[in-house]
Amino acid sequence: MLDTLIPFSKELETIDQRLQLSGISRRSFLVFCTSLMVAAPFGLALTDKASPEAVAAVLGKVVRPPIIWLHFQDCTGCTESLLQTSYPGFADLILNVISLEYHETLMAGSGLQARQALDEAIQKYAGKYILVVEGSIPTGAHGVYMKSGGRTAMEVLADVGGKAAAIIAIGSCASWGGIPSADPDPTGAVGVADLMPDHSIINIPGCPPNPYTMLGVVLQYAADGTFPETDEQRRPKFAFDRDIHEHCPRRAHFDAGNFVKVYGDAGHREGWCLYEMGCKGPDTHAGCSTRHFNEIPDVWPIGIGAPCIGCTEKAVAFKVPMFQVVQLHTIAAPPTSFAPITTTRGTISPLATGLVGLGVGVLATGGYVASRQFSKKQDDESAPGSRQDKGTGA
Ligand code: FSX
Ligand code: SF4
Ligand code: F3S
Repeated sequence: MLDTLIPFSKELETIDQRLQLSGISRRSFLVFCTSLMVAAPFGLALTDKASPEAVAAVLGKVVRPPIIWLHFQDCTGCTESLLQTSYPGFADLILNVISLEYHETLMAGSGLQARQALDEAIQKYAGKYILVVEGSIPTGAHGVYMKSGGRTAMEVLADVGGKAAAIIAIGSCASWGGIPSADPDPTGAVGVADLMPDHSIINIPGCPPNPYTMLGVVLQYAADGTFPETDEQRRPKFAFDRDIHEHCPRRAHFDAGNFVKVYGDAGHREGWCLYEMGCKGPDTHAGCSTRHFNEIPDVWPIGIGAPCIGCTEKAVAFKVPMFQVVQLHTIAAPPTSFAPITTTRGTISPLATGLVGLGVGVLATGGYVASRQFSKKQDDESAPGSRQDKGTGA
């Protein structure tokens, strides 16, 4: 797609105008809108649009939002995750859907040139740009652990964040400290909201986060100036309203008591549940199981046989030991026993039997078969080695 790119214009165009200038087809844009609808359902402003055409009609009129992207203490995994999107490809994304004015990893300039680019972008779009922050901010020893152009990370954030219309803290580091804040937290790493609690900030945690979540948030903000509804940790509910365990493809194995005991054992090879390996899925709100990374099926931790470490949860990842089994307090545990089917059979007159014969016959047969199955299940589960017998508490 790089050959379809055109240079920046002086003014921000709408997405439609930009796509036309770039020669990107309407069909490609519709595919993009479809993937956004599936992967990152927008907030209220756009979710009531039922078709890709309707979403495209709304998005096409959106003026490409200017973005300034700062890095602090991070591994650049958030940027890498965004780089792997294929609809839109990253080149299309930065030059046609959003207007990326400053990004230290991607820009060619450095030193004084980079600083000038930052100052110019801030001046030109003061009060209008969205600041994306990647990485945590070191506060220990007066911020001496990270300086850029003679300013501490705290000073840079206060300056650039203070003039932003809104801030997106991308990744767990920017949301609340992430890896750098893990014990013993030598730099005093904190998230953006810890330093600017009253600013308009939305957190998109994950290590790395899902890039479509960010795209959905940015485009809704550009469309109507609002962020999607958030939870108490400032996370957009559309992406963080359910826990992994609720929609995990291995859930049937959890319910059946089939647990991996050791990496590489028969259960692991069969795709059994990773709960006993320390999977934090029951305590982790995220959409990974339905929005895989790099748009490749099964590319997410549990999909490749690794337990979820709870990377989207402030109190879990890098805080709770990797192999520690979580308590099941956020979900309803599956039943540990089934109600016995011991229906007392009464007598039915021949006439009544004749009137409802066929329907009742079908139901009775179904009920009998079901009761046989439940009885068998009960027998199985009280057998030695069954799930109840193991006392997992699950
Ligand atoms: Fe890395 Fe980003 Fe983790 Fe942090 O993502 S993927 S350490 S959340 O800031 O670069
Ligand atoms: Fe999936 Fe983990 Fe829950 Fe098992 S414990 S069903 S692997 S989320
Ligand atoms: Fe993170 Fe768990 Fe998803 S580790 S990427 S929240 S499966």
